[in-house]
Amino acid sequence: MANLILISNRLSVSVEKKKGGFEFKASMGGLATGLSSLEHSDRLLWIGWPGLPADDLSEADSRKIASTLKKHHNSIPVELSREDLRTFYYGFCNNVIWPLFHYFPSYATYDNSFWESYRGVNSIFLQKVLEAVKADDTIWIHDYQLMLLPRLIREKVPEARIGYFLHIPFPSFEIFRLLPWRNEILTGLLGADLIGFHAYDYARHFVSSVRRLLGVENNMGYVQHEHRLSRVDVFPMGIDYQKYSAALSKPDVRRQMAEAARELRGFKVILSVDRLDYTKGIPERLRAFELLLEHNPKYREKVVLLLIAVPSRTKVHRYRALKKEVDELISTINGKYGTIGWVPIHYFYRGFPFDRLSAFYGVADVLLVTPLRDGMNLVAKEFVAAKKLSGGVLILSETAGSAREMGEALLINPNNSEEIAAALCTALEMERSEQIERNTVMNERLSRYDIGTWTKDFLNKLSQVREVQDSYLVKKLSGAFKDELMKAYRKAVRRLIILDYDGTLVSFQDRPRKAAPDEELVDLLKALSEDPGNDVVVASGRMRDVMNEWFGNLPLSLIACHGAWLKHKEREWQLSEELSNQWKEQLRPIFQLFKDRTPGSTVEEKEYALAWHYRNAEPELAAIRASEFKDILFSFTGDLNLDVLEGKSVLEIKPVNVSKARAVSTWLSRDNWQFIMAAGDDNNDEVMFSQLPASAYSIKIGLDISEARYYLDSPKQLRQLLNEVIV
Ligand code: GDG
Repeated sequence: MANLILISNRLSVSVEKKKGGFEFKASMGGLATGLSSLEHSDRLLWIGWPGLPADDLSEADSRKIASTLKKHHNSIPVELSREDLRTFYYGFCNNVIWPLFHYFPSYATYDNSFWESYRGVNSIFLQKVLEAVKADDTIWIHDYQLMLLPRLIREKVPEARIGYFLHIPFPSFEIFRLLPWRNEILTGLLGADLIGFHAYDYARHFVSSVRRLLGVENNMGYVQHEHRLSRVDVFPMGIDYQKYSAALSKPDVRRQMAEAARELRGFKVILSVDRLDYTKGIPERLRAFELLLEHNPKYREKVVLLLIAVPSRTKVHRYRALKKEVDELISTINGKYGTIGWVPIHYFYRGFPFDRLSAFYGVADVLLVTPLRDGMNLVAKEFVAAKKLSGGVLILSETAGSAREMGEALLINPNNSEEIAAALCTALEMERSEQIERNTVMNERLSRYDIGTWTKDFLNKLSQVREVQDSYLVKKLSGAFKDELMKAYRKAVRRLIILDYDGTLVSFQDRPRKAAPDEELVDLLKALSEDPGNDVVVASGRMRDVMNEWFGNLPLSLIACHGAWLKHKEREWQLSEELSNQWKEQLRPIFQLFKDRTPGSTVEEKEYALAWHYRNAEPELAAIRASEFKDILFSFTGDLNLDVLEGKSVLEIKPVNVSKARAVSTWLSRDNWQFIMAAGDDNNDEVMFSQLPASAYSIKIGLDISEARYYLDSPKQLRQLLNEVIV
């Protein structure tokens, strides 16, 4: 049976040393619960660190732990040393990625030894995966500790089905670009078939970084990198809705609620629950509570703030400093406003069991969630589910991922203490009916897209991506397809070979002139065209003089200016038909204007065309300008009998009767060809492909949706093929 292999830094079960042995505690986190609810025929296998440094364990202990984990928890432990934890976990994960991805760039320490350790630990995970994975398994990698793993697995098991989910925000390009190892992280992630994020903004930031740093465009969420397609999509993680919505009916929870209510003696309760982390905005929250008391004396001795801060990363200086700051703020506020019968802030620096936490949700009138940044924030969802229809107001930071789905909460800017204080007033005064109304809408959403649905949604999308990739794979010109082409070539007496130039025979360059043919290509075209059975046509958008300079000495046929000019072997150039250039006067100023408004872009004037190239412009600005420009150009095309061509990073306008497809058609009827092959890489070549006879070998260069029958990855592969046919 196939496995669903789940890989995360920590296993879903923690191992602790106890007198005389080890204790295995299953941490039934959201993910573990969600996966257990899967109607999945596959078996679940977890790979992760079990929570004890390998140095603390004898070999016999390690074996014993591995065997118990395998037998009772379907888990495979990854062994990490204390040094790994220092440099990989505390170093790279928590001192570089965590602050940077949460928009605290000044907290990040770019230490090369941390990076080396991150690479090393990702490779340790790889070894464990390789030991466990079978051909039809599905691999699902979680979170920021393992961003290199998708690619590492892909390199070793090219056919693996790999999903990746990031639980924290993916920051905007301006932040992400600061990372010295940014390209490695992106290519690491792109090893996955599906890359999931909590929120649309994170996915947007990711594809924008991919575009700017790797120069790879995204097409409807598909990114093509190194000849593979990866899908980027949004899956806002849900909670175990059943569990939380039923929590307040549990007898044990009701008992603890009654106890807590007795202690709180009718005070209005504002609750706050998070790990003590600088991303959570705890000091800002405390200042807002202080403002509430300062400006609204009526709430004094009427409200309490229950602040639960779960200890986290306590060995790290920054976290200890935060604790000190929080401790001091609390004692200042309690000292300033507290009275004999009233302590404004009840502070718990600890975690609680589920029932007790639920009891806190039960007695709270307001949940105050004000992270400065948070990937999702499940506490907000859990509170709303637990309160269900019994009222309770959620105040939620607009910079938490969950804010996108919880628009009925009171959304605040976490840096604006005045705004938070005002939201607290609104929440404390809100009519019960309004509270219920808001919570009802949110509950409907939470119950629909719960953790089970989230998991299924992700895994279904992962299968779909594979189907899309497979539909491309059929066309790859290799193996039997290639053998067939070779046979047909050999058998034929008259052959027509039509080759586009830029992007097909040579790769794109930052300056068009740099893409001149190299010696190897000239030799190849010479050999190909000197075969008396071959008619080789190089069909390009380039101008006649450039084509002459590059290919004038070869026995080739040429198509220049997208079909305006034709040259049959040794004969002279011929204009395809009478063409007018009057339209240029009208359009040239617009081309100039777009050039000036888009730094890095250039205008090329051809005999019968105008082209605006934006390959070297800032990609996002260029994308906006290109769509504006297209709109304007389309408004001229009808009246002036012009056509807009969209190439790769170029917009071109030319008379409608100039076309590569038309030009090619004149060659098609010239002879009784027994073998036709045509290769091209962009939109202009698609029309040409579509008019070829069904038996022709049409080849798209680069993986893309196409009219062609086959594709090859790159100009290099096409050249290899041509070299093989002339042998
Ligand atoms: C990442 C992202 C994203 C908290 N205190 C207690 C307790 N908890 C439970 C909550 C909740 C979980 O811990 C915390 O979930 P968050 O979503 O707030 O954050 P993390 O899991 O730390 O971190 C985050 C998440 O991944 C999921 O993708 O939302 O943005 O940073 O379930 O209930 N549970 C118990 N006692 C406590 O005192 N029992």
